[in-house]
Amino acid sequence: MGKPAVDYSLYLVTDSTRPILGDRSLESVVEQALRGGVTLVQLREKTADTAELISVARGLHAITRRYNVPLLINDRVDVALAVGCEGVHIGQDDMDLSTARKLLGPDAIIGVTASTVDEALRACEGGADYLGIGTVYATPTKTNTKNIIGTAGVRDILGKIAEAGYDTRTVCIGGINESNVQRILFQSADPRKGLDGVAVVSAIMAASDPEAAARKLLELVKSPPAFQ
Ligand code: TZP
Ligand code: MG
Repeated sequence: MGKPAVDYSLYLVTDSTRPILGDRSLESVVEQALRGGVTLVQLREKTADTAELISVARGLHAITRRYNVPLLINDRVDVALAVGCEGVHIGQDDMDLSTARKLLGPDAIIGVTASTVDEALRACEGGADYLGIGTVYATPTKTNTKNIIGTAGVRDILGKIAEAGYDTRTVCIGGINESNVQRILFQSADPRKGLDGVAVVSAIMAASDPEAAARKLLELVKSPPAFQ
C-alpha cells in the first residue's frame, strides 16, 4: 500500500480546555473545521486519562475518515495503535522517534517538534515525516513553551534542512492567525525550502465559526502573499 500522500497546508491541533472550546463539543468543532478544509488533524489533550483519550480519539477518527483527512495523536503512540489512526506527533520529551517508528510501522505518519537546528536535523535523519517547527510566536494556548523562535528561527531551520539535503515536510506552529499567516509563510521561507503548511489551535478551535475560519486560513495559505 505505501504511505499515503499527506497535505500539510492547514493542520488543526485540538484543545478541549474551556477558554478555547467553551461549551461546544470537540467533535462538532473538528467537524466544522473539516468542512472548512483543514487537511490534517492532531488530537492534543493533555489532561484526559487513557481510556477517555482512546474513546475521544475513536470518535474523532470516525469523523476524520469521512473527510479523508489523517488523524494524528499527540504524544501517545499507544493511543494511536489502539485506535488505528494514521500517526502521532511527538515532542522532544516523548517516546523517541525510532521506537515510535518500530511500533507504528513504515506507513504511519510521524511528526516531531523541533525548536532548534539540531533537533530538526536529528528528526530528519531519524525518518520523521514532518517537523512541527516552533514556537513561532508566544501564545496563550501553550504558555510553557521554552523556545519562541520567530520567523528568523524557522527560516534558519529550513535552510539547514535544505543544506543537508532532506526533503522532510515542515509546518510551523505558535500564534498563527488570519492576519499574520501569509507574513509568517513569506518570512520563514528559505530560498531553497519553504514551509508545507501551518498548524493552528485557537485560530480555528476558538473561532465562533470554525468552518469559516478554516476556509479563510486555507485560502490565505494557498494564495501567494500580496506583499511578495
Ligand atoms: N506547540 C507550540 S505552540 C502550540 C503548540 C501545541 C500552541 C499553538 O496554539 P495557537 O493557539 O495556534 O497559538
Ligand atoms: Mg509532547
